[in-house]
Amino acid sequence: MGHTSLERIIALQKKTAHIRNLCILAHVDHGKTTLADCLVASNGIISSRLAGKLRYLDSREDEQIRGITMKSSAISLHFTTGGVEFLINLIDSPGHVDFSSEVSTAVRLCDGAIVVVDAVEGVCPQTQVVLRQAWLENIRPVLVINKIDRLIVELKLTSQEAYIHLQKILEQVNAVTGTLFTSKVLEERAEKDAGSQSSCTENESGDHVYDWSAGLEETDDSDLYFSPDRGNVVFASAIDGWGFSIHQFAEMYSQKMGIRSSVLLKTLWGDFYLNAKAKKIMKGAQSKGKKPLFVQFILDNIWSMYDAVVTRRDKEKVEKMVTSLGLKVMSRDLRHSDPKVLLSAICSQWLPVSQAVLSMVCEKLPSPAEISAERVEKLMSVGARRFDSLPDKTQELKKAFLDCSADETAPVIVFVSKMFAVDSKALPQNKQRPLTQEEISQRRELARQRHAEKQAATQSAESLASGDAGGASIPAAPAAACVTDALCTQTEALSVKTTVEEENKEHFVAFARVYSGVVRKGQRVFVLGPKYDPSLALRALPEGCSVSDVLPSIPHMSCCTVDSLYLLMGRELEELDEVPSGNVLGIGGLEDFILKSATISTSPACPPFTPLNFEATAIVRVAVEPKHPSEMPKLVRGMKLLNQADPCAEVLIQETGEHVLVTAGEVHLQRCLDDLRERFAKIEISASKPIIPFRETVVRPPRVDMVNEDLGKQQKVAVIHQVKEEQSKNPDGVQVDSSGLVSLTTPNKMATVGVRAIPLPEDVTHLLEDNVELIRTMEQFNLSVREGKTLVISQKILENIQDFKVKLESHLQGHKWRNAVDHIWAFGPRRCGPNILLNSIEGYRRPSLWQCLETEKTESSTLRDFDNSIASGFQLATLAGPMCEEPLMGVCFSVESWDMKISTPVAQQDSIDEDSQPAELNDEHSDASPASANRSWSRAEAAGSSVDCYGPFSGQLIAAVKEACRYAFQAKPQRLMAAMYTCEIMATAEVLGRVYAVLSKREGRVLQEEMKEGTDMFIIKAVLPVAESFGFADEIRKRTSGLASPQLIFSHWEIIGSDPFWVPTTEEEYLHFGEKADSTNQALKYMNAVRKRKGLYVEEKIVEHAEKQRTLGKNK
Ligand SMILES: Nc1nc2c(ncn2[C@@H]2O[C@H](COP(=O)(O)OP(=O)(O)OP(=O)(O)O)[C@@H](O)[C@H]2O)c(=O)[nH]1
Ligand SMILES: [Mg+2]
Repeated sequence: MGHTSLERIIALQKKTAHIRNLCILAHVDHGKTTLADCLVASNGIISSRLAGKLRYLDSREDEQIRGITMKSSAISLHFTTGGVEFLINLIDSPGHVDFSSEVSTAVRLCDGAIVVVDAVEGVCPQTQVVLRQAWLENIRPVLVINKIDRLIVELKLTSQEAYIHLQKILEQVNAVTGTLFTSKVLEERAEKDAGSQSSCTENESGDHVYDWSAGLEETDDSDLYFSPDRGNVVFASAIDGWGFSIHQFAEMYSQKMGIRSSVLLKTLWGDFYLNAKAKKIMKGAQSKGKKPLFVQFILDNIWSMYDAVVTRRDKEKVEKMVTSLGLKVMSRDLRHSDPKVLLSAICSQWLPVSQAVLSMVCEKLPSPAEISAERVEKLMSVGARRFDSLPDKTQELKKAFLDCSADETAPVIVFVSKMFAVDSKALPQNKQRPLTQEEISQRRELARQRHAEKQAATQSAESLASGDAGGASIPAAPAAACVTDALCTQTEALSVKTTVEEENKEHFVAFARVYSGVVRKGQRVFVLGPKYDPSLALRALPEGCSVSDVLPSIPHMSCCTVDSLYLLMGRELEELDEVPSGNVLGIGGLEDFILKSATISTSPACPPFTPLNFEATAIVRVAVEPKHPSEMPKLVRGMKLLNQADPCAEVLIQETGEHVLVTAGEVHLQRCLDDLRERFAKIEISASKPIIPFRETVVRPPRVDMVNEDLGKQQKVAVIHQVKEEQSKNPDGVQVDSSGLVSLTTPNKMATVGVRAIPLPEDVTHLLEDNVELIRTMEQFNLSVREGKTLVISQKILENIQDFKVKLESHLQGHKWRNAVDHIWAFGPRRCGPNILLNSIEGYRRPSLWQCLETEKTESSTLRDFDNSIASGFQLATLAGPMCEEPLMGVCFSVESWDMKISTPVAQQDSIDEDSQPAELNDEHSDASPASANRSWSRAEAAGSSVDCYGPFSGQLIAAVKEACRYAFQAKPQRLMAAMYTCEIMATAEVLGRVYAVLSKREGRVLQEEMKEGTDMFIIKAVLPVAESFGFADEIRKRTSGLASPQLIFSHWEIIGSDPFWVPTTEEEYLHFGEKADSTNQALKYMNAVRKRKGLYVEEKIVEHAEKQRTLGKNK
């Protein structure tokens, strides 16, 4: 606990205005945990000598070994400034992109953040991400520019150069904040405009005045930016234990020089210099070639300290400095062979970083009571719902949030952002604590008694042996005692065993924060899942009911009792009885009620909090299995625990029965596997190679061949030829014409559909990908209309949908796409994917997909029967394409004809509804290949023409549409799409060549290379296929001796240029590639790998050179 007692912290927890909840955010390796160490050391929890070396909050073994943080962890610290005591709940977060979901869980619980930036590396990709995350959560940031020592020791900058360098870094950070701010103002402006309908106003003279200023001018943004004179920037070197804000120096020099500290505060940072003669501070240091005050008063001192201690090791000068600063340094440190020890001994006394950072935090960051109304509304309104559309009782809770009161009457509102596993040994109730004096004497007494009993027993046994043989009257007590003794030991052994098992059990602790009221041990509360709907519950529950009543079951709501409350102290937990509003805490005993995150409240009107903003996309998947098949149940249980313990990892069982683990990246995968092995399953497991996702698409026919010869007419002939050839392979009932239109008839010959596949422009695909949520909302709306209900969509979302439609129209230009947007039938797969089903059937007008945008009902347009079956067929076709059963992307299927010969059997249509889809989906999967379709055809013919024997008609139509889509897809040039990572690699000039070598070996492409200003580092931006990325970071690190370490971030999908089905056709191609064309075809390689994994047929020659082998055989 350090030198603050638990009682002290409990008392501080009650003073909401003096609490600060904050997290440390930064790019990987910029020094968050090192800085946290310094802050922790200020509370005496670790020794200040070890601060920066211990990395106390990196409590996992693999965190220590790899040197990166993998989870966010909290610690409560005590700090006094200006005579006021503060409680600081500090959360350290990981910077590695694989664990960015952990950052989201931390940011949600805080009111402020310390953003750390490396003074050499400056703003890096993750710095931007965390600034955005802080922004999205409306929390206030302060800045720490860390590792200033590197400017002195590594880059060997002069103090003047360093000043310019620091200015640049500050500009970079402010530029990121500026962009965030601008986009927000513009958005608000757009909203305001929508409210007043138009920004066009008529002035007195009747002229139209258009106000096209964006509103940026009027909005005050001065609070937003980081600037040392505003006191929200600290310059530090966490490893050497020093840090300062210009406030400290302003105080120091105002005493020394008699200048008012308010003047110094304004001038210590900026273009000011000291005119010694006039005894004045003047502006224009740069133009006059003078030293700015910041350099003269601050940096020069630090530079000369480093010079004396580290570079020149000038003992006399050091001693002089130490005495002039009034510091005490132990002679042991003075004599130490490593100058860094002396340096940190001096600096941590002179400019202790904890003092600078913590006083900035207390001054500049808000207390929990200062939560803004805007933030509360954001937290309370989930998804597309507007805050004012929530039930009245729910809206009333806003006041509770704003009050942040710890009154008895205030409703309890707690948010759990993640669940983390702790060993039961680490729980405070199971911890061994030193015995009190009383207990010791009690134990002594007990031992004495036992000893006395034993002696009495031996004495009586002796007397028994020496007594007369005929003594039948002697009681059999000792024997009986033996039996009971034996029994006792047995039961004892049993209980020991169970406690051992108990001890090994994982306990989950919820990482949470109280927003209102007081949580108590033993209190009963509602646990509200992310999908809980308060309006539904308020209707179903009796008025004024409480948690302890017997209540009807409400979806996504459960009741439970709070088992235990903990104070989070890094590696340790301390038990608490109650926690008042505004504090971060751990809650035990919720593992059966909460999977990953939840809201806890005593009021059923409480809405679930908005889901966390996760930045990472889970993309790396592996199949796992136990080494010994009999241990499967253990693995399943372990995976379930892992799923609960990690905010980002997903665990699924695929249709094939494989247990699949989906993770954010390679490092995350490794950690998940380690956790499974050592913690959750405790068995040996083997993991498959990562399963790499692909997408399938079609492209326009190429204009040049593989040797860059213009294809011209000759190729067209070839294409037709090819189509003809393929047609001969097609089964009966399928017709493909030369333009790629596929006509297919259902087995009962009652319906024929004509489908064509058209590649979507790239912009459209991106647009669809970016607007998945909007498409989903539209889909929900249309579904509710079909069911006769209405769904209220907020104005903002409607505008976004309108915007999306306009954009889509502007991208789909040209003859081919005339009116296409209005004729969109569906999106797929899963009704929201990046593929389009287009209604090009003459004479069929179906209700528009954009119904939600229509203000009044337009002319009657009805759904034809079986409309749904066509859409379902499309969904299935886009879920798994013909190349390797991967989802499609960027394909438009245009249904050009749909002829029906029957009068609709209504009853059958009803038999297929939304619910029956998943089952169908699985069925269709196994039946996917054209060959099986073929089989069903012949079976159909043999069975005659009765309708029934083919099953329900809707089913037949679904299958027919699906097959038609697949053939239509195959009639076009097909391509695979690969998932791509972007990475930014920072490397010095010497290792640049090696970085390039590794990149090109792995099919990477360099997008940009630039020199980082003021350093000798190069920044290379590159893209790299996910398929080639495994081991990339390691390889780069090894080849550059650890100088470059890239982070991979999923970026986009990219078409692989080569055609997997390519064979040489033109003469030039034969000449260039030979008849077999066995030079590597990357796309074919990927496709076959996927097909093999899925157990699909792979066309490969096993014996390549049969003749040669025979000759060899003969020669033997
Ligand atoms: N020269 C120098 N090195 C530092 C300083 N602060 C931290 N480091 C070093 O930077 C490396 C990374 O420090 P960490 O504190 O683990 O960085 P982090 O930001 O917590 O990293 P992640 O949690 O993995 O994102 C360690 O090797 C530290 O010793 C500093 O002020 N100066
Ligand atoms: Mg760290």
